[in-house]
Amino acid sequence: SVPGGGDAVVLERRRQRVQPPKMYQVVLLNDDFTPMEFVVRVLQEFFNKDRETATQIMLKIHVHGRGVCGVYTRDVAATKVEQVTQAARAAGHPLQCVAEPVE
Ligand code: TYC
Repeated sequence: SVPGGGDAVVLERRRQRVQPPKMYQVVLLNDDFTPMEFVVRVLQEFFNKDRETATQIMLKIHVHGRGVCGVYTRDVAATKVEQVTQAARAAGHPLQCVAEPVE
């Protein structure tokens, strides 16, 4: 204990140190049926990509089979998967979207 309550300040700082949240990457999978334009629009609307970036990601998925669209906390990632899946089904496309923990 020192004049001025220095010990209390140290204890308070330790208590406030918290763990960073576990992060999840949202991944789109390639298929033979979903139109390229639909995927580009999904990347713009739900993942806030500009059209050029969205096109690059879509083509990467088309060639390599899958691609990361964004990295989010668990609840946000789950919501993205839900929104993309709903939009794809509503449009009659089989597009697959999944969330997986970041290593
Ligand atoms: N392979 C699709 C086509 O040729 C395009 C596509 C890209 C589909 C990315 C899904 O996640 C995907 N129309």
